Amino acid sequence: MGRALAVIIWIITALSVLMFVSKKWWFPTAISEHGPALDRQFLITIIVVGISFAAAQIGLGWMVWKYRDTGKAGDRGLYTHGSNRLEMIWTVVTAVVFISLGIMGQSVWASLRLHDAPAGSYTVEVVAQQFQWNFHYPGKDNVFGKTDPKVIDDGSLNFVGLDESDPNAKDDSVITALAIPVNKPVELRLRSKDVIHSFWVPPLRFKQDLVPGMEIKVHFTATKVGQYELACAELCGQLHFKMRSFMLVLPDDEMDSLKGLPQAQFQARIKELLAKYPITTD
Ligand SMILES: [Cu+2]
Repeated sequence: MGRALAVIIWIITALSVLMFVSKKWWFPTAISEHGPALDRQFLITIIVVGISFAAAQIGLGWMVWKYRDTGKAGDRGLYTHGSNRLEMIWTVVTAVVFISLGIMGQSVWASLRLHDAPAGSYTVEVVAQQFQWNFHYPGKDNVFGKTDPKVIDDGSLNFVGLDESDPNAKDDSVITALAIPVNKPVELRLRSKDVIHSFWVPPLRFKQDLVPGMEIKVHFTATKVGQYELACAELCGQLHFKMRSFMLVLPDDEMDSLKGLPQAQFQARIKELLAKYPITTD
């Protein structure tokens, strides 16, 4: 029985490692400037963790095999305090490995979140709510109209509380899909009206929480034209599963064609573009 258990442990270990090595279930291709660096970091982490996992499981199987019940009379278990020295060693080694991985990975993370977006970035305000994404575009003047929580009115479709009396709000558009230019830095200003949501576009390699009461600024550059699924990655309520939208990465001319369109035409044009670009899934 002991031997069978050891073999089962080794088989499960081999299958688990194989699942990653085969790359059958892997990320979709990255479509952002920072994507390759992030993927590289992920690969280093998974290799380090994979080696530790395999070593620990092989060791576990070996222990199960070696110290199995052989049925011999007088074959009794031993009580041991363990080894403080060994415990110290594996704790320190684990700490060093994980802290090093964290330090290696932080530069990409920090460059997108802690540094300001490059000047001239295309800026969109993202306002999440149960269970919908709202994207607020500043229009031709590149200035966001004033928003005020007091005038938020979902009934009249003023989801972000745009103050129509502000002249800067006249050319603004608010829609439920995200359209951004290709190969240009994009800044998102993320806000939430109710609970924590999470902006996630897997091919973009970008995931960021939206927290009520905070405006979180992030930036990235998308490098491939197309349409991509955008999901809420935070369990935000009963209809969380419905909270999906789409991100359009558009060439310059199509991006220009959107500029300065009044809200109704802007929405119609986005609808056309959503129909034009198939959703990229690989
Ligand atoms: Cu959500």
